Amino acid sequence: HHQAQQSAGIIGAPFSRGQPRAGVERGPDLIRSAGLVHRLNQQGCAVKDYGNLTFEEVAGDESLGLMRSVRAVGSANRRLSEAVQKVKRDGHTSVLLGGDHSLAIGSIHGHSALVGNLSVVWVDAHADINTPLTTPTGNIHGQPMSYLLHELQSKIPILPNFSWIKPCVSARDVVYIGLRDVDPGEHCILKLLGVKLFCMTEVDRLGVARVMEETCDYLSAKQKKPIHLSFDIDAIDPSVTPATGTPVVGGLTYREGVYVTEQLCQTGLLSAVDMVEVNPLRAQTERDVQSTVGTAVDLLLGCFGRLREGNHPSDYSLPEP
Ligand code: Z70
Ligand code: MN
Ligand code: MN
Ligand code: MN
Repeated sequence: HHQAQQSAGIIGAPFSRGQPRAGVERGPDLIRSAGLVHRLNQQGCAVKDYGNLTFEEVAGDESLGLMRSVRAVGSANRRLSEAVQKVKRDGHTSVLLGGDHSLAIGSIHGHSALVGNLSVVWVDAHADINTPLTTPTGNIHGQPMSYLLHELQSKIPILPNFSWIKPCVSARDVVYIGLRDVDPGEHCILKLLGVKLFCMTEVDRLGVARVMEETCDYLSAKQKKPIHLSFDIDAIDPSVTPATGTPVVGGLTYREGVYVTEQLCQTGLLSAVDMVEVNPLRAQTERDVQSTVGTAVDLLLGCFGRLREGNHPSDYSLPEP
C-alpha cells in the first residue's frame, strides 16, 4: 500500500479578485511560513518552489452586470495555466497555493493541457458551478467549474480575457465532497448533469471511509485518469479553519479532511492539488489563523504520503548496538 514518492512543484498565486474580501492573497506566503517545504522534505518529498506569480493591474476592468473583475480573473488564470503546464512538464505534482477559488480555472486548464483527460475531486462547502447567468453574487470564485465543464459550454456567454479557456473536464469525471451551501441554479446544474457528489448528508450517512471508497471506485471504474484535487479550506468546519471568506457551519472534521487526502494519495493518481481560500484577515485571533494554516499544511502533507501511523524512508536501517 506504499505509494512511490512524488515531487511537489509549488506555485503561489496571491490573487483575490474572484471574490470581494481582502486578505486571501496572503495565503501562499502564510502557508509557506508554516513550514510546508521543510515538512514535505522531512517526509522524503522533493520540492521545487516556483515562487509567487505576479499579476499586473488590469485597466478598465468595469463590472459586466453583476460580474466583477472579469478581465483580471481571466488574465490571472491564463498566467496560472501556463505556470501549471511548466510544473507538469518538469515532472512534478503541481501544488497551487491560493488565493481564491477562481484560480481553479487556470490550475485545472493548465493541468489538463499537459496530461489530457483528468478526474477532478472538488472538496468544498460550495459547488462553485454557477454560470455568469446563474450567479447570485457576481463573484467568479463561485463559478470556476462552469467554465471547465464540456457540458455547460452552451450556457457560458463570451467574456473579456476568457476566450483562451477551453472546456477540458467531463461532468462524469467530477466528484464533489463536503457540499452544504449550494445555490438553486447550481443544484439544478448538478442534477441535470448527474454529477457524483457526497454532500455533508452523505458524509453523515456513509462515513468518510465509505465516501472515499466510493469516490476512488467511481473514478477508477473506466480508466485511471490523473486526479486533480481542488481543496477549498472552507470544506473543513469553521471551528477548525475559521480564517476563510465564507465559513459555513457543519463541515468536515480535521480528521475527515486528512483522511480524504490520505486516500487520494494512496490511489497513486494524484497529479495536481489546489489549496485555496485561506484568508487571515477573516480570523478573530492569531490562533484562528494558525489553526487554519496548520490544517492547510497537514492536508497538503497528506497529499504527499504522510500517514498518521507514521512513516520511514525505504532505506532506513535500524542502528545496531
Ligand atoms: C456562492 C456564489 C463561494 C467560496 C463562497 C458562494 C460561492 N455560491 N465560494 N465562498 N469559497 O457566490 O456563487
Ligand atoms: Mn467554498
Ligand atoms: Mn470554493
Ligand atoms: Mn497509538
